[in-house]
Amino acid sequence: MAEQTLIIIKPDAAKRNLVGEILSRFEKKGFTISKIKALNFTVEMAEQFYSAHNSKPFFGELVSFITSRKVVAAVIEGENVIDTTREIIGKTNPKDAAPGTIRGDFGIDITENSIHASDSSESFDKEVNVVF
Ligand code: 3AN
Repeated sequence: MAEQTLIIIKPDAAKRNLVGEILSRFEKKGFTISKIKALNFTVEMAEQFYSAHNSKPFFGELVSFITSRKVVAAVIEGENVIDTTREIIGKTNPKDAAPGTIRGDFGIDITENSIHASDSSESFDKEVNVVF
């Protein structure tokens, strides 16, 4: 089976109708969208999804932002899709993200940074079970 990753188009980007624009970047790279849905994260889902960050000072902000309105989650597949997706989305802080990356082009700040993507196959396994 092809490698898979999970992306979440976060509230700031979904609100600005950037879903099609963001998804098209993955399709143009030759990746396939194998699952997709719009959903509202519950607080319980968010706490599970971001459990690696639960001792960080920004954890509360992370949970309240991801639960604030509808997001779009997708499973994307293809060769080396985890690492390539991290390149497509850009650095965590949009201020540091290169132009042409999703966060570089659309991110507002380090919380409202438009997109999440799994950083490893272990993260993908955990995240996909929370969302799908
Ligand atoms: P990434 O999303 O690039 O994998 P992580 O895993 O370090 O980054 O952080 C998860 C999320 O937590 C980020 N997408 C960002 O929204 C938020 N975050 C990370 N660092 C900070 C910080 N210093 N202040 C506020 N929010 C942060």
